[in-house]
Amino acid sequence: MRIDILTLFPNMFNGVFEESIIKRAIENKKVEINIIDFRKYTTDPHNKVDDEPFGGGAGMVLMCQPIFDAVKDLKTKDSKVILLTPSGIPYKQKMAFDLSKEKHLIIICGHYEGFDDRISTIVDLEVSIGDYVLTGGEVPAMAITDSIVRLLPGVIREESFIEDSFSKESYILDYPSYTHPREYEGLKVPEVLLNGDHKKIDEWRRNEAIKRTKERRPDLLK
Ligand code: 6GU
Repeated sequence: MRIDILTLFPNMFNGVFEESIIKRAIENKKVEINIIDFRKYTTDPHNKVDDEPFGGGAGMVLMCQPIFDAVKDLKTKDSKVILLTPSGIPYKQKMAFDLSKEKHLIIICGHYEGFDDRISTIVDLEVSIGDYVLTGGEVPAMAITDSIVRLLPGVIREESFIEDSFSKESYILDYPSYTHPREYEGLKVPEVLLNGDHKKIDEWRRNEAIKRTKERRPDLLK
């Protein structure tokens, strides 16, 4: 898979894909990630990429031209174009699964107060990562890229993600985990996990996961 990320702040990505699982996925050629400063596509003599909104109002709006030209330059018949905006549809694990099947993603990081709505005509998907406002699409691009790359074949062991608490079917929070020591500052590991009865352990984990989900995310159980 190839992922092209269009941003005005390429330095924000310094280091993020250079550690751990994503780094290894890049080294093993499971994914190629390009960070592209889309200001280079502007035809404006002063390198402008944004302008004041028609009708007035606060802030600046990303103009069509640099984004249209960048997408024209990068797009192939296999590309999916994603625009990151707090006004997008909610990003979910299901979308990560679907996008992990694609060959080429072009991810556009919005910034400032918004973008010229005509940009919507050249994107396949407008996505938000949650109900809060960030300064731009860069952090969402990192989150989305991370969630997709870990699902690519050969990046992590498959068992690790078929049991993900948000995988396609289950939609329930993860059960609590413990490791050594058995007792720490008076806090004990639940007895059931220590005696090797895997039927009991599975049952306990399932119950704890449901209990947690009821408390923290009752919306997932509906
Ligand atoms: Cl995709 N962009 C911005 N600026 N804020 C967000 C977001 C995206 N998703 C949640 N908040």
